[in-house]
Amino acid sequence: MGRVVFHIDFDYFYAQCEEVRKPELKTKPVCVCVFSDRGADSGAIATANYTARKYGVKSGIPISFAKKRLEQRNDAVFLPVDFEYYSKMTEKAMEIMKENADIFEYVGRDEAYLDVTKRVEENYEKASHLAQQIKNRIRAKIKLSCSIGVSSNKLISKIASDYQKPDGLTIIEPNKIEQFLKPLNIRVIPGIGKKTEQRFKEMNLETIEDLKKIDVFTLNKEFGRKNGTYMYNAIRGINDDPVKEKEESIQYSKITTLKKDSKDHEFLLENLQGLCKQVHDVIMKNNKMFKSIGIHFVQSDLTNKSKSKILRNSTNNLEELEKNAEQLLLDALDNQTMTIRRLGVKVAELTEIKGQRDITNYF
Ligand code: DGT
Ligand code: CA
Ligand code: CA
Repeated sequence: MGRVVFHIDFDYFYAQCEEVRKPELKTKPVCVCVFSDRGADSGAIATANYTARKYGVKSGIPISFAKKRLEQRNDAVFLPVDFEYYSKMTEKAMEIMKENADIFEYVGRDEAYLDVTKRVEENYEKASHLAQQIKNRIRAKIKLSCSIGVSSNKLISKIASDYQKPDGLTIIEPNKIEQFLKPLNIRVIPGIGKKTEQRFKEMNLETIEDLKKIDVFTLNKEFGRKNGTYMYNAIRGINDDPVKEKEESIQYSKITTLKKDSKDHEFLLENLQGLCKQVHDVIMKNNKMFKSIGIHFVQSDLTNKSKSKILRNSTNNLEELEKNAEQLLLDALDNQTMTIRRLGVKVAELTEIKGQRDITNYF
């Protein structure tokens, strides 16, 4: 049976989230920065909006480079990352996507796969309509734009969602896959990185069409059987990975900025209890059990520390959460010299409490 799979990826995610809460940023180059603790402009760019990208700013480059590249734009804006806010946007985005899927797979903070085979009855016209509806719903509810790739498998949909960014919708019907892939650079294949690209370049192979000249035996010899076969199939658009619900990648967390920076155990434990209670409320509301518990804190110099543990059995018990979180915090505070500014608790490896499955509840 043919499948219909969407890959949805939000455009310039962190920077777009910033534009949502400050619409006046939209006309300016916006860079979201991870400032390091060495002060001034040390640190890297997490992402930038498309206006800033025109000047060569992209994820991973030093903030100082970005400032240089944007020298002639005195309206350029450099903002610090606000993970808590982006996570909230992620939650909302995932909720909307989940409502529109038969099977939903969370991939990362701004992307997901949706298997919609049943609801569109394997029909690409209906799929196109649904994809447009999802884009409209996301736009209406959270004011974000995303790009969607639609095809019969995860691999092609992933490549397609990146094909016309931002605000793209690229639909590749099964009989168009070959034609679509042919002219693309081999780098579009997930797993083919800089190194592999270089190796093929030395053999004068740059596009997927070029790479098709290599037989599977040669690829296996060069890259090992697993990777060789994957590549051989991928450039032919063959990929059978199912879209899988992945509860374990979802986690519930609460983080708070403390009233004062402190390393006083009593003060910290008191705050921790409050956080445990909040996380536990969400767990109960969503009929979940958890198997992994973690604590996390940000020190006064903005560096992070975290600790987590896996329980023997899944639970939804508040006392067990509190007891373990306390132990983790005390372990982490051993020899603590710096004061703590923000404190967080998370639970992960979630399972549904049996018999009460409610798939519309994401968070
Ligand atoms: P896009 O999808 O090309 O329009 O742009 P983004 O920014 O959404 O890129 P994507 O999907 O690769 O990454 C999603 C978010 O993850 C992005 O908004 C910020 C974060 N991120 C990506 N690359 C980096 C990085 O190199 N460092 C840090 N700190 N964060 C990153
Ligand atoms: Ca993205
Ligand atoms: Ca992404």
